[in-house]
Amino acid sequence: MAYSEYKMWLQSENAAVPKVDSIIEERILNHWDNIDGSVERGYSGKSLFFKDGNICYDKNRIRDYARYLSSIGINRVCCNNVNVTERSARMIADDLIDDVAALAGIFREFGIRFIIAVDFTSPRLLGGLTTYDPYDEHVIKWWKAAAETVYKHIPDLAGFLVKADSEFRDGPAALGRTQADGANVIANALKKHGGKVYWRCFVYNCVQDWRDTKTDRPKAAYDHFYPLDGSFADNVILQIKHGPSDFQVREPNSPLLGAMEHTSQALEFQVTQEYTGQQVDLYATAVQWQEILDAPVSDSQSMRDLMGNKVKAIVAVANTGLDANWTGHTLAQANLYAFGRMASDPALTAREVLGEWVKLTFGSNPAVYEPVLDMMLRSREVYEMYTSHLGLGWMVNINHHYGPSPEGYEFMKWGTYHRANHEAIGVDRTEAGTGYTAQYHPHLNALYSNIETCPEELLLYFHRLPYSFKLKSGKTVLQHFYDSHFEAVEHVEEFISTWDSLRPHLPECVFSSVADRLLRQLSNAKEWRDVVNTYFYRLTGISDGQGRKIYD
Ligand code: GCW
Repeated sequence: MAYSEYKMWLQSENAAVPKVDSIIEERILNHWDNIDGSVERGYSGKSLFFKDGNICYDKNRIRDYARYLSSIGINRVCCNNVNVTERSARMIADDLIDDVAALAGIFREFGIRFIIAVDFTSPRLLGGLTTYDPYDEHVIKWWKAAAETVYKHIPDLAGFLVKADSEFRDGPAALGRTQADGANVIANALKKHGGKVYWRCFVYNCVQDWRDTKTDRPKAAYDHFYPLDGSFADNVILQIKHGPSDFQVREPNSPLLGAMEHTSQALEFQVTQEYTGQQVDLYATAVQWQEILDAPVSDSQSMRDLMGNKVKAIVAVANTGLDANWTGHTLAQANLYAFGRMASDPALTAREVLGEWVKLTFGSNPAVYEPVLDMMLRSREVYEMYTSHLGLGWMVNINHHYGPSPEGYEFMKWGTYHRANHEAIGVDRTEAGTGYTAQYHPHLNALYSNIETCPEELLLYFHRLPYSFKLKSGKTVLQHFYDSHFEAVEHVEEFISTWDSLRPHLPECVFSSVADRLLRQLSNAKEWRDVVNTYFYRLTGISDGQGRKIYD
């Protein structure tokens, strides 16, 4: 729907844009869809929006999608990947802008404003300038002209999303400028149109030498952005991942969240299950989000306390694609639903939102509702038991991030090390080590730094410990690893028998597609069990206290 038509329609009786009364003003879905039709970290088929270098979609399907997103509270959508390619950079240029505007028009009907991911080097890439330096007057003019063009076509565009100085993408730092210099040049161009810049804080050294024990990747976002508080234009929103690493199964909250007094911030989650089972393994993200919201960010505040105060926007990376059931794993639909609901009302619990989804999807027969909800609520813990240990993370196969590889990232350039040897594992991130904990407020720093008070599930995120270290359960770290892996497989087996028992109550296609994924999850959990247990057995030479099978 064209913007002028929309404005008239809004005043008419037919307008049915749901009004969500939320403390979170912007509830944003980011798609990592590429213009060739592939989806970065996508596990649900090809892109809903793009094909072969063009914008290409099924209009009815996009209308269904937009209607659904607005019904769960989403009010902003970005369709193109933050890793902008030469072709997708042209979404703000003359040749693609008409098609982008038509797509934005469909979302507009449902009260959703569009965001476009842009390349920071666009003045050079698209404009033929010799530089993209934010202080160069031609660059400043170029962004202004680009904003004029885009807003002529999409007058209610929410703004531009930018990933710069990150994972081989150029940004202001490459020219000796700050992140604020970079964000502001675009923000100034968008300002008169009412647009914002969503500037991602995923800036870190991705060419680290594993021998370097001083550089510590989790420190990067805070180190880059905190000193710039107060120097961002007021229409810049810093988009900050919930944890300081990268959407791992278990991380503390990012110390950057809430730290800045004069800068707007957005909390970023992942609905797509990159490190959390890739929509093959069952993983209810809502459970993790509830934990994140409950966890502290400062001495006096939890993440939840920041919502609607310092943090007025929530973003998540979408998990949808052209698969008939939208999300690959049918039960992963609940993760998108939960994101919309929790973004609209962060006070909702995982049990509440997942319960809503199960009832809406399968009805309220307790014989179905209760076991399905129970499986979903347990799914995060079970997945963590076989993939991640006491906050370690990263033991995945490189690049695609599925399946176990205990040293996959150990000697890589990405800054992701557990540094296991035959006696100990983990990184000391206290002030005696890398100093990461000093980015937190004093009491939180003390809490994490002290082995006695550090939450056990994060022990190896903050500390380097011998395998013989005794946990509160009385087990050693090593025995905890072994037990978790053996028990996780049993839990997945229980999921399978629970699901099997529901067969009479479910449509056959839903039953069988989930049953098939659960079987794949079981073989994944077994692979993790055997690879990780063998890895630690070989390192330590210590057998399982219960004499279960560990391969040599
Ligand atoms: O976790 C990493 C992913 C990349 C992604 C990047 C980011 C879009 O592996 O695929 O790139 O995060 O958040 O920018």
